[in-house]
Amino acid sequence: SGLRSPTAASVSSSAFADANAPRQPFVIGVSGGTASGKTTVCDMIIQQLHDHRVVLVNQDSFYRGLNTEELKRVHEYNFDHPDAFDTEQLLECVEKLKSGQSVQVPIYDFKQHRRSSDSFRQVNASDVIILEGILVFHDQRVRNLMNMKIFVDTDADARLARRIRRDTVERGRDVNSVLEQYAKFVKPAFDDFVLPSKKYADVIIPRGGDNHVAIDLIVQHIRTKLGEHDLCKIYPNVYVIQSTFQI
Ligand code: UZR
Ligand code: MG
Repeated sequence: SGLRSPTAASVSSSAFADANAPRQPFVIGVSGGTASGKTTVCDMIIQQLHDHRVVLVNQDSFYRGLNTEELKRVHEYNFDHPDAFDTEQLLECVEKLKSGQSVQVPIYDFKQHRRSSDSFRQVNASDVIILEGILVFHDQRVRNLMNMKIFVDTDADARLARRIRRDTVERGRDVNSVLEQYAKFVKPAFDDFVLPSKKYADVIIPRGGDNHVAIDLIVQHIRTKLGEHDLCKIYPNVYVIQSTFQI
């Protein structure tokens, strides 16, 4: 029989040599409308994956800082349009993380609409990278880096209610300006850019962070994929050995 044939032995040794090679992180995209519960869903996934190294990268960090002219007319600025983000920089950042390098993520100030000029957040290589934001499925190149795409689907009235609370409490706005901005920019951009990107999702979670069943299922799937990742995707030879031994 071919059980201990030289071929099987050589496949085996090369497979185990590869086992020391760095493993590619599993990249998850989490999208959905503003205040849909994206961050909550991400936090719950991270909590449940406590035995793995997980990093969260927020698309918000890649908002372009506004210049003086734009700041004067901030009420006319569309923060919900894809052009409001530096997508090239986001792409480069996720590519680097995926290849195992650490990166410096900009720090964006929602009150000043500016990036911090001197400080960054250092993000190290990890097992799982979660990329979160309203438009993370918009750019095909960014989408292509994702192993799993999740869309958080929460009713518009629930999102608006949360948005009002969050922007007044955390981002220093008054209710009128939040409502005005919502009608003028947030809602139209949701219809034009965010909702159409839902079709790229692998999983759609209704009710966001309240949906514990969906989060449990997603975490189970990620765990399976992290295991499979080692054996199947990165070290396909491992399966060759198993089938050889089963003869
Ligand atoms: P999430 N946004 C601001 O309100 N101000 C800024 O300086 C930058 C962004 C808002 C943006 C979008 N839009 O709806 C929201 N507006 O942040 C995205 N108007 O953040 O995904 O957490 O809802
Ligand atoms: Mg958020």
